[in-house]
Amino acid sequence: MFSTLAFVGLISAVSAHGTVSAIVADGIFYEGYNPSYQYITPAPVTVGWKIPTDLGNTFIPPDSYTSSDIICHLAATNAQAAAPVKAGGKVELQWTPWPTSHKGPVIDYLANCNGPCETVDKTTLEWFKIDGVGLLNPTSMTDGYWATDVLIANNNSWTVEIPPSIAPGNYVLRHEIIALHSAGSADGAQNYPQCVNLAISGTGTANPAGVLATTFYTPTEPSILFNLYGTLSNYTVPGPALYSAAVSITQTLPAAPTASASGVYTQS
Ligand SMILES: *[C@@H]1O[C@H](CO)[C@@H](O)[C@H](O)[C@H]1NC(C)=O
Ligand SMILES: *[C@@H]1O[C@H](CO)[C@@H](O)[C@H](O)[C@H]1NC(C)=O
Ligand SMILES: [Cu+2]
Repeated sequence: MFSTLAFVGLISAVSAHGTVSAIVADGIFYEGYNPSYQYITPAPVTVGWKIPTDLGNTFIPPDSYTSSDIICHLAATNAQAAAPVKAGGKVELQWTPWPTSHKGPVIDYLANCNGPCETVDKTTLEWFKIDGVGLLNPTSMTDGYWATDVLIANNNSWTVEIPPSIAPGNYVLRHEIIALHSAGSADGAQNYPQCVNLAISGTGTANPAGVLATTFYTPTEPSILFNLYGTLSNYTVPGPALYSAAVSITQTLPAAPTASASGVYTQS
């Protein structure tokens, strides 16, 4: 155990990026995935998709936008648990402390697994965007006031509302930060996608059309090859159009979770 913890300490010392360490779904706390879990026997079962090869706590660069790594991060494999949440309910994503320099948009997508997300082939998932926030004020703060600044101000967390209209089922939530601090150079943007399994209940009937994650972004589009340090004016959040019934919410400091949960849950 000591050696595992020492190794985790080493990982955080050499990197300044981040992962989703936990989520809170309808008030209940669930642990995210940490690459150190591969050294624990038995490995913890989490709602966060597994990224054991991400020991360097790294990002996905634009030259990997057509690779399966862009779907749920580096060589990600299916989470083996799901967090129940109601359509219309809220999911809070808790990040490890996000570096203030890593400014950029925060984006959320859902994909229906049409069956258990524990075994779905990630390359078949078709995603629709439910949230996307980018540049909020080009002249406030050094290099603008961005979604990531809001995330940091809310204790490194971001809350997303599950659209009330969608049909119940097992979905993967793909939550992503794109850090733009090096994006003025080719292949310099840094994508941090993180996936969690949700078992969504409700009475909605909508099945929004989605697209493959490998078609979301291109390396040279204006919102990816982007100079953060110039005179900022406008920024279009990249990726497909927002789902028409997506619900935009105001980010606030989240309330403490009402309970902690663990274990496998799948919507039948
Ligand atoms: C901030 O988030 C951490 C977990 O990331 C939590 O332990 C802490 O209680 C939170 N603080 C506040 C003020 O909500
Ligand atoms: C800003 O707006 C201009 C003019 O519409 C457009 O050409 C450019 O791509 C936009 N930049 C971003 C990053 O959205
Ligand atoms: Cu970084």
